[in-house]
Formats: sequence, C-alpha cells, structure tokens
Amino acid sequence: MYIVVNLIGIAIIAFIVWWFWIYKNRSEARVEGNAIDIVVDSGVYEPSVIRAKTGEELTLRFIRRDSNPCSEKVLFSDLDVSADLPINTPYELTFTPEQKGEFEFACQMGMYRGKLIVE
Ligand SMILES: [Cu+2]
Repeated sequence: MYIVVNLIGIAIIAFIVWWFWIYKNRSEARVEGNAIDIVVDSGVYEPSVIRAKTGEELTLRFIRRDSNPCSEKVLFSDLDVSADLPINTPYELTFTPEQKGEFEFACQMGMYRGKLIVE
C-alpha cells in the first residue's frame, strides 16, 4: 500500500516538473501593428513565442487570468524590463527592442516561460 502511495506521489511530482519546467507550449505569434495580447494562465504564456521587429515600439498586452502570486511578475532579464501584472486587467508593457536576438521572459520563479524573438 505504501508503495502505491509513493508511486502516485512520484507520478504527481514528475507531472508537475514536466508541466512547469520541461513541457513548452510552442504557440508562436508575430506582432502585427506593434501590439500583441499575451494571456497568462495555467502556467503558460499564450502565445509564448513572440516575433517582433528591431527598433519598433512594441506593446505587449498581458492579460493575467491566473491568481497564483507566482504569475504576478514578468521579467525580461536580458532587456532590463519587468512589470507587475494585475489580475483580469490588461497591462500594457511598451518598450522598443533595439537589438536583434532571442530574449527569454519568465515569472519570478521561472514557471511561466516565454521568448521574444527580435528580428
Ligand atoms: Cu512563477
């Protein structure tokens, strides 16, 4: 009996690890008209891969549906950009990416992960 309980526990832990750290939601979108909506819910940014253009002002409109405090912050560590996201109120983060490259963004603990590709 204890073995079964342990196996279930291990399976749950494995699932959590997979869901938050290994599985990547590869939804990809290109910014049209300098703004894009990003839904923050259930451990994923949707879309999670965003393509934008160098030197053009960019507005990322984060729509946070997850009340988990983990999803509150979004950090673009390489770009020195961060924001606190309110729940169920779109938050517009506007900046101009000046360099080409791939820039990861994430919540504080790195459970939510996304990538901004500047072309
Ligand atoms: Cu987090």
